[in-house]
Amino acid sequence: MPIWCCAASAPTETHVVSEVVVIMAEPIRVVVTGAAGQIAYSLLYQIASGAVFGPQQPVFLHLLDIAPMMGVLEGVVMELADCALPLLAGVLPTANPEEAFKDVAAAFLVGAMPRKEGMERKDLLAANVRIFKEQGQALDKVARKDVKVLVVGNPANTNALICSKYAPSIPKENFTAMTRLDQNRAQSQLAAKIGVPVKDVKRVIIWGNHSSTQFPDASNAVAIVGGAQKSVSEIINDDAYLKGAFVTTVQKRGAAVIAARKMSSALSAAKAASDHMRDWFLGTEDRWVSMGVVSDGSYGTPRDVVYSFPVTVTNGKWKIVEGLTISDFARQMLDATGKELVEEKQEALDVCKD
Ligand code: NAX
Repeated sequence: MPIWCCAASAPTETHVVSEVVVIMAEPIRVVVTGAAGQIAYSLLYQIASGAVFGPQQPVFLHLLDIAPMMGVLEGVVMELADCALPLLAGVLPTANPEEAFKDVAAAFLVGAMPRKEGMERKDLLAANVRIFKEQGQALDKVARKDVKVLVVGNPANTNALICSKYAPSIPKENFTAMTRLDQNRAQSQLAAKIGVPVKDVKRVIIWGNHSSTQFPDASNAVAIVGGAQKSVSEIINDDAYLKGAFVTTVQKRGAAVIAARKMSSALSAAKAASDHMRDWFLGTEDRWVSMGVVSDGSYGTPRDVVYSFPVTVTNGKWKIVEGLTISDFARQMLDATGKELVEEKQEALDVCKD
């Protein structure tokens, strides 16, 4: 399939906008897998419009999907062209992972079989883990060694682990799984409960797996009410809600969206993927964000599974927030989701042996 607009190797351009001189950086290559699917349909515009890598960073998009989807993908490529986006240096649609991952600086691994109504995530594992083994091998061979990989396709945490395992030449810190949608959902639930804008709720944490065992934790969360920052626990003053309905609403939000839409979350998933990659590239300052990262055993979690922790990001490197107090209730929740991840890891390794 053709590449349109081969500006990826073009020299750095200088544009004069009124009195301000804007230096346009060299384009970076960014791959999105599952590019003909519904999450990608929202995500591609966000990447190509500058919402992820910044308004001065041109991007060359590599779009990977399976061979039967190449016709649909052609339509997506046409639409990207029709957006006339100044930061979009070029597009490469392909069904070949090694072509798709060549020289990429960022990888959004979205492509997988989506969960259907009534389907448990575990049912998906065997089908999807093989995809991530193959993609790990291709990344290892042809991607930049500093590529930042975000796995969205479910089971996201275990897929990220498998991908990293099959890409040994890329640091394991460069493989992450998306729990940002869960964080955004949790933040939004708390903001609605308190009656403040979502931007005024901070430090909500998602621990563990992107599954129904995840632990949305409001115990460190703060909110700005009447100009003053206060603890969310104090403002809401309802322990039963924070340990009960709040947790289950966030855990089951994906299923609720499927029940209503008959399709899984896409608009919000694309927004969360953009948030995750933007914060990883551009930094968080003192904001905490939740990311699935290879566990070093912090907070008594199992090592060497991709576990969601609160992190901050500086200069492209994430760091787990340290020193938080874990209550007895939180301990049980952290352990339960960790146990599921250990089981998933074993199942995935068994599948990869075949
Ligand atoms: P769609 O079915 O709309 O799109 C998936 C696309 O992936 C399809 O075009 C398919 O052809 C393609 N694909 C399948 N195998 C591939 C392969 N080997 N290489 C490249 N492309 C391949 O699903 P969509 O709604 O976009 O969801 C994608 C994934 O995101 C699913 O696994 C879904 O479960 C997962 N999600 C993860 C979330 C998270 O927070 N981590 C939330 C949203 C979503 O449920």
